[in-house]
Amino acid sequence: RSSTGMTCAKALQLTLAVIKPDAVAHPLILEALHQKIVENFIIIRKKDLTWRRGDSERFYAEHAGRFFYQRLVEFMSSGPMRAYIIAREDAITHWRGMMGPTKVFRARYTSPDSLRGQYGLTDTRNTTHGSDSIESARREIAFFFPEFLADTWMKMEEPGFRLG
Ligand code: IDP
Repeated sequence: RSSTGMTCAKALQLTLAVIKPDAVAHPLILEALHQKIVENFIIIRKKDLTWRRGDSERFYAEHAGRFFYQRLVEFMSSGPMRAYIIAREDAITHWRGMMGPTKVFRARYTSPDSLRGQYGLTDTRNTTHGSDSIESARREIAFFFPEFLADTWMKMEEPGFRLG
């Protein structure tokens, strides 16, 4: 039940979306990606930030040791990024679907209309990040927006929302 007393057919979901340094560096691409987000989601929070190398290493710790790890860590701390907390029904899956596959050649051929298919440069410089599960959305929103108290916010601001 929402604050207005109307029953929601399906609860809204929060996720983290990030526009990576390769796309932020190109104003027209940044604007195109931002418009896609505006058209598809409610924007709850938005911030521009630049990572230090240590932030990049911590965020991608699960990939430590993979052949692309150093490249990835360096790239993600190479310039400004834009992060969003966004909401809609099935936000996690919807944003991942809009992004397209991780690897750019696959994105180009199997999902040419996806964000990575259209704007991705390489397997590393692939325009966007999105959380891939409810659990990682929670963790990653807290990583990028430590001041955002998701549970409190949902209770106080939007009783119809839930994180998941
Ligand atoms: P995802 O971003 O689609 O969730 P992950 O497998 O979690 O993909 O990888 C995290 C990031 O690491 C990718 O978005 C990409 O920037 C980079 N990456 C993943 N696989 C490769 C690769 O094979 N070569 C180069 N970079 C890669």
